[in-house]
Amino acid sequence: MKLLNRVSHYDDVQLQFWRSDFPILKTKVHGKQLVYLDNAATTQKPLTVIETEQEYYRNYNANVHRGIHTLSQTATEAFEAARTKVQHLINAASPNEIIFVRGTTEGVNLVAQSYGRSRFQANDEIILSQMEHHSNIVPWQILCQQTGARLRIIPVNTIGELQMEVFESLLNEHTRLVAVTHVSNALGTINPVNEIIDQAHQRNIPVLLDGAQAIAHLPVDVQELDCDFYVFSGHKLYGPTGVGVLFGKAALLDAMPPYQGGGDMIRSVSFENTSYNTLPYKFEAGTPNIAGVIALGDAVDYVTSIGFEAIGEHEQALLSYATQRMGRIPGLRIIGTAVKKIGILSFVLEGIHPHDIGTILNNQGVAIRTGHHCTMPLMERLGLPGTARASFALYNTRKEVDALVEAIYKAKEVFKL
Ligand code: ALA
Repeated sequence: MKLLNRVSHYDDVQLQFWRSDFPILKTKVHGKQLVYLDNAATTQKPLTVIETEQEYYRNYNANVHRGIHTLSQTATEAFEAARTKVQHLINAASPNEIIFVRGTTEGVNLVAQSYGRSRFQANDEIILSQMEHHSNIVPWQILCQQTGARLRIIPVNTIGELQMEVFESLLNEHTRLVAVTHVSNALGTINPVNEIIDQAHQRNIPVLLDGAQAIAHLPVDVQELDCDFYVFSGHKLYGPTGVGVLFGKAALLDAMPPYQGGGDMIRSVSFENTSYNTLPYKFEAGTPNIAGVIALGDAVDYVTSIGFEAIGEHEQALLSYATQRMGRIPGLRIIGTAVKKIGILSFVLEGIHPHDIGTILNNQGVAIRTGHHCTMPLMERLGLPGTARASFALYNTRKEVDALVEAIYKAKEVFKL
């Protein structure tokens, strides 16, 4: 990784250094300076990540684990080095517990189809929460259709927290798995995952955490958490799209059948019998996203060079500033006011549909996401068709929060509110 600016603690000058690592932040939209507040959908990429991906194609493009020639060896070394970087990022016990997948969605599908399909049967139960992203709902519904298992749902209270007393009552002798999000993408709520894991493990029930929204904002230690599976996407961690990670405890992964068949996941193949490769390759069929994996490794270097303490401190300060400023806008209601949150602010504005807010904000150069955020059951629980959502990353500034607030006033003006 080529670090343009090495920083240790956040202040305004250092924030400008961080910003200068991200070329896209200089972009103008409708003649206005881009204010990018859609980081929960995807983060922007630092130059070092962009260049690392290009360097692979320019200098050592070759397939991995297959060639004895120099380029293939260089690519393989860089690919496996990325695995070790991810291992250290989440403190997995071994690189063999790090499976490269396309993203969070594929990670959940892999666990559902490999772990779940081979074990679950009629009347087994899978516990999810009401705030799950569709990618941590639909794979389990498909599994339920295949096996006769059924879903049980932890409800969410009005401020966007899990009703833990109900969770406890859902655990029973039929429960086979708990799959919950570490952090809500729609509300920003940080869930009490330690407590969830403790309670599930008391009954020997494994737990999968969807880490898509946590990974760029919180330090994650899978050994300390003791979760059984943890999934996340590279593109929400300042890395490329099309690459993600499934962490699984080695003993569980070892006992699971392959998810996809193909090259690299086998030890030997004949028409009569095929034997499978060891971990992690058993779950990595076909040529992987080599450039993406290597660039993800660089993104891991990037965030760890800044440190989650500095990132967390900055984003929390921004969240509280934005919460205060937006809370004073007449007619604006913040959706999701959990005690523990990352930098996500979902809101509705009386008299204006979220899509209209998004369009008017875009005209002011402010990029946010609007709609149901792939959490339709949560929106139904909250009685909303959708929200407008601003989500912060390490490079966002108070000035950008001010621009967001001004743009919201502009929207109210347009709608004569
Ligand atoms: N899951 C992403 C989001 O929340 C796409 O926007």
